[in-house]
Amino acid sequence: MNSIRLIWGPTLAALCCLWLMPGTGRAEPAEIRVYQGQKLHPFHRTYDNSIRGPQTVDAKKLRFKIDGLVAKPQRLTYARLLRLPHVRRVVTMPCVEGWSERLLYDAVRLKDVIMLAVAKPGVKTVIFHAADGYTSSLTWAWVQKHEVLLGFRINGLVLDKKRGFPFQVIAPGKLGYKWVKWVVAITLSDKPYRGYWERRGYSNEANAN
Ligand SMILES: Nc1nc2c(c(=O)[nH]1)N[C@H]1C(S)=C(S)[C@@H](COP(=O)(O)O)O[C@H]1N2
Ligand SMILES: [Mo]
Repeated sequence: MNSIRLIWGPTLAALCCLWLMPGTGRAEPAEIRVYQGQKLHPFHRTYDNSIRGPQTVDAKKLRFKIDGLVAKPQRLTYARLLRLPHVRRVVTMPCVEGWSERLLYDAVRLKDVIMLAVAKPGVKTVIFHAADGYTSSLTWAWVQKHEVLLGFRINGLVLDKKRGFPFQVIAPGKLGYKWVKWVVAITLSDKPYRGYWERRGYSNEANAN
């Protein structure tokens, strides 16, 4: 009897210590899987249809560029961009391949980001440049009328090298190939622009239905 007590005491104490120890799974916030009654797709997945696979962007070195038809070209740090007002939205992204994903995004508004650079008159197109060389665009008119976002968290977790860190374009109503991941620069232009998939025959409008 005594020997059982001798083993149980320390074992229980050790288990309690492990549970309370910082860094044993408690540092990472838990992923949000249901939001306001809506079931979300998971953050982590094996599927990847991007042109060059995961990209590693260094947050400390990031200088997010805004150039082209702007009065004040910008080179913004990640911290500066995250100081803009945050919005939280559940959005479904439809890919032309026939699948779609509903996720919870924390984001800044594209309009607020562009405001920092002050768009000049005559802008027709917003071009997004990504770390993998991928590009796409949206018309200025469409961006004015809709809530386009730059997402930095999905389901409560900061984007990673698979999900598009530092930012993914969120363009509700547009097909997935407009939802540029690993965005590191924006150019405002007075000309139309065709991005990676658009040049390969996909619609530049890319309306979801
Ligand atoms: N930088 C970059 N962004 C990209 C792509 C890409 O290859 N590179 N693929 C696009 C396509 S075709 C789709 S369907 C979506 C997929 O986004 P998801 O990984 O968030 O599902 O990313 C879009 N954004
Ligand atoms: Mo896609």
